[in-house]
Amino acid sequence: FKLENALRRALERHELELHYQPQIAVDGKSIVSAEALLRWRHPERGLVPPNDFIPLAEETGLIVEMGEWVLHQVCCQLQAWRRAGLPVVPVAVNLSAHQFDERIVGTVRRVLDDCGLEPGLLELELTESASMADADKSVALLARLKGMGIRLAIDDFGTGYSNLNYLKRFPVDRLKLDRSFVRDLETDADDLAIARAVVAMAHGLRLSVVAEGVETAGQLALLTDLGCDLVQGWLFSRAVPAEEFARLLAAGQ
Ligand code: G
Ligand code: G
Ligand code: MN
Ligand code: NA
Repeated sequence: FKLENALRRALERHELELHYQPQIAVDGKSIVSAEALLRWRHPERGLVPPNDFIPLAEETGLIVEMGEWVLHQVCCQLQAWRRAGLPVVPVAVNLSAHQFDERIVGTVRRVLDDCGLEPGLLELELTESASMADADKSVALLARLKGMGIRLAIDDFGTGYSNLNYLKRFPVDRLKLDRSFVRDLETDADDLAIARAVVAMAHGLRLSVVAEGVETAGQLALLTDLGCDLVQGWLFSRAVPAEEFARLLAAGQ
């Protein structure tokens, strides 16, 4: 209850901020896209990670308002960078399952409009569990979002319960291979087999694959061998504040 008020105040007092983590092509050093990750800059507790406050935001419903702030922030930031002449890349925003209903279509349309951003620069990440929970509904909702021209990704792929009949029908662009399969890639033959199968299946469905949590050159080499498209992880960069990400964009291209 106390934390809930604090969280609401955080939103009002602009204590929330977004950090950006680059997604890199396996065959090059270029930043192809990025993921926006929410942080709470608490006056006493310092930088609070999302796992410490998003569950509460979801329980209280505050996540809807907070998620709308995130979308608005990302789209207007991208537009500001573009106006400043930076070589911008598409940025992915995480959607909570609580945000994934009919309202999201209007929200995204309004935010893109407000910021004057072209839809192709916005990607939405939906977790495997959220997208499969009511898969028929997801097919329809994803189709409406896709029809607006935005990009779609399935997050944490491999950790939920995928119905492959539905995956086939989801108009998504990317699968994000969960980092639990990447962590022990160099020592665990089972993880390697799973990663290989996910890449093969994704490519068969004309989806690209982003490997999450890439921390070592050995993992990168294996993922490159498997034909994985993009990598995201501490080997390249942590999620960094907006100004720092702008410098990476300016330097990289
Ligand atoms: O940045 P970090 O790895 O600590 O993020 C932890 C979790 O918080 C991840 O699962 C990520 O998807 C989630 N997360 C980060 N930012 C957002 C956000 O803006 N909205 C939602 N719903 N989840 C987020
Ligand atoms: O949305 P998702 O759950 O995929 O969020 C990505 C999370 O993974 C964020 O919390 C981010 O800080 C974290 N992360 C990003 N890169 C790495 C990495 O290389 N290693 C580990 N352990 N975590 C990472
Ligand atoms: Mn994510
Ligand atoms: Na993930």
